[in-house]
Amino acid sequence: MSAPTRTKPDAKPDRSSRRDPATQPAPATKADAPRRERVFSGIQPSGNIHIGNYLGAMRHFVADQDQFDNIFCIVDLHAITVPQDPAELRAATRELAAMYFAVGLDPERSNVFVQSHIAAHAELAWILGCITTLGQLNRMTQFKVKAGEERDEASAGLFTYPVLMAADILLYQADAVPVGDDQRQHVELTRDLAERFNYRFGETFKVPRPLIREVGARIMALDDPAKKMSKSGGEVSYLALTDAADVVRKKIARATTDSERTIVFDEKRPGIYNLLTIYELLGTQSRAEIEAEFAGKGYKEFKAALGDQIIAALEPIQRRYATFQADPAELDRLLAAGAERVRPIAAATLAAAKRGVGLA
Ligand code: ATP
Ligand code: LTN
Repeated sequence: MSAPTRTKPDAKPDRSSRRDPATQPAPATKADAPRRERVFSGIQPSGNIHIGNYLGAMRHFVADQDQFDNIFCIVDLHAITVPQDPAELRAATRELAAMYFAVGLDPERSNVFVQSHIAAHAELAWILGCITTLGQLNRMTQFKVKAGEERDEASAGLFTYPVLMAADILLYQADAVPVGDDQRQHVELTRDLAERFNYRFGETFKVPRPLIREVGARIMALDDPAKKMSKSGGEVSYLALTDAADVVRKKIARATTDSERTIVFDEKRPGIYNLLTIYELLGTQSRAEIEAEFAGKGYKEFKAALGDQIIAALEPIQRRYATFQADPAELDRLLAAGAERVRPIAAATLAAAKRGVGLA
């Protein structure tokens, strides 16, 4: 017998017309307010939150806060798919919470919480794992990159990581998932699993769409513009949001460019293109204005200007970050409040999924 393949959205069984509390909108804050679309996204507490995370993801979470019903997760269960020192993981979880708020998420408008505080994530991941095929997981490029040559040494958790991510998203009936380009394939898998589940067991999950911006969705490593900037890259490959001014200047001065001289946006010159993109996204000038500003100037001048701009952008973030970091009790309180607000949504979806499968 062959496994059911991807289903057509219109091919729904009779049971799908059943109305289920989990698919109903969460209570709006104001009684009659129209339902806003819901976004869900997650970041791993694996330290070194970098400017790629900021430009590809976090900055959009903040900018769109008023437009959406917002849920942002610190995905600690994902972090342990690779070895973590327990004390460092605990510290990185608070650091990421502090950074979420420092970049501008307002705890009144955005729910920020820790994944492991809501057990439904792990429980739904198991159920979804049972409708995911090995073939689907074998196609995931992030696993191939992260496992590298030593595939047999990678954890089973790293392999099934995308299933847990699907559970995160589907539990909250999210409409959209703002992420960087590297997560596109995982959101596609999430959509496939939602459609498959709904087809087999009745309408249970909203099928979410990825929200990936064109510019900034893929910031490259400073020392190797062929690779994406990553937390797990070497010290000189990423710019951490907590880097001090002298460190920023040093890393930018060392960043890989090329032997040409012009400072123009040319995707075929990935090193300088990446630096120009960072400059563009942190400033207010258009590409044409930036090219005009640096016409006839050298890399050294451009890099000095870029360093200044990054330092200026990071300064207020670092100030707020220090304030949050100085008050861990307040951070814990905000995280607990975030979890309590979203817990009922997760519980309702999980209950519906279990009923659908025949577990309850
Ligand atoms: P690692 O590469 O070490 O696994 P990471 O830097 O990719 O970690 P994540 O927690 O996996 O960090 O990603 C958080 C968010 O940042 C995701 O939405 C991801 O798509 C985005 N992101 C990560 N790296 C980049 C990048 N280089 N450019 C743009 N967005 C990025
Ligand atoms: N896999 C993502 C982190 C992540 C996530 C999510 C993103 C876990 N769960 C749910 C969006 C929605 C990453 O590695 N960046």
